[in-house]
Amino acid sequence: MIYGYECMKEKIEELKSAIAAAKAATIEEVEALRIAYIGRKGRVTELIEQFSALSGEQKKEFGRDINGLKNAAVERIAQLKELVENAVNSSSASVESDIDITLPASVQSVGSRHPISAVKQQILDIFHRIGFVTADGPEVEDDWHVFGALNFPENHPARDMQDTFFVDKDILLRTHTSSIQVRVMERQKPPIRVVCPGRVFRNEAISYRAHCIFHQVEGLYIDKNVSFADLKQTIEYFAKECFGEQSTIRLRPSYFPFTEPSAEVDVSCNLCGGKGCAVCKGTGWLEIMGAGMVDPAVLESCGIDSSVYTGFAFGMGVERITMLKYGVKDLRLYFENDERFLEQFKAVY
Ligand code: 2U9
Repeated sequence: MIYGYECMKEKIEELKSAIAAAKAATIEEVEALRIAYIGRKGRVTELIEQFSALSGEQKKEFGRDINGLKNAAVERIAQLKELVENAVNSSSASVESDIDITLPASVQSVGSRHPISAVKQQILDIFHRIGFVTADGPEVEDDWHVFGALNFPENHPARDMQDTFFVDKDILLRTHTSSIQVRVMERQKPPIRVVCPGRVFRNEAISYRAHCIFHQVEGLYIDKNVSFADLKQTIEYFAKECFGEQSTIRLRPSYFPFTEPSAEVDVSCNLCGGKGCAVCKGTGWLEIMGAGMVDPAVLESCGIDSSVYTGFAFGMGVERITMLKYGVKDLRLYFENDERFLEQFKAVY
């Protein structure tokens, strides 16, 4: 077949692609390819012969392309020969894989810690650094460990079905992790220095600021001569570690059945430096936890002599601390596992 000047270029390109894609599994197939392309009557040879018939001007135009085509064919056939020989030597079944190992690897999406897990760990680490150890306990508890030992009166609203999930008359889902500390006190003599993380359950309507499941970290320190000053120092240390060196705290009187005296703890607002802004509602302060000196009646209930020992305790919600640290506005986001929310915490751990 004689190729016209017009389709010479097209033919060169077509042959180039065919040669680049040529495959062979045996040495016979390589030889067949060699004959088909660069043998005496091969397609490339045929094209070269057509080229010799072109005028001087046309030769100038196609010379380099035809040469390139010939070289590509010779190289590809030599390459296939080598591949087949190597495969035979290493008795590999596959001569040339369809997998292009030179392509960049596809990126594996790596998960990250949930912000609640990350912040819970940050809180625990802060207390570990000053000698507290972590203690754990059951989520399904009895009335004694959640209410009785902690000085809750019989008619306290928390003991009502409306506020607490009951499994049975005496068995319930813990409403705070204080039940862990009660168990520690029952089995261990002071000094006690524990931090107790865990899920707690309250019969609450779900909204942007309340959920029926949330996470707490509570702490307990019992020894001889533990004072309110120790409590204040410990919480101030925590606030500076958690929210930054510039943070200060203030304590407001409060009431809990298990501590006396009791206090709500505020940290200075980081956003406005205490001047007052929308986040701190103009007050310059943000509530972070509750705390107090362990009521002597609680010590006695747990088998600790209140004439010898004193202690302080504190409790905080991990969701709230995470909200304040990272500006999370809606508590429900923690429970939805929407990746658009979670991936913003990739750098937090
Ligand atoms: C024992 C004795 C005392 C733990 C304490 C608080 C104050 C407190 C709340 C903060 C926000 C719970 O998550 S929250 O709703 N906690 O205000 N908790 S003192 O006191 C204890 C614990 C155990 C044996």
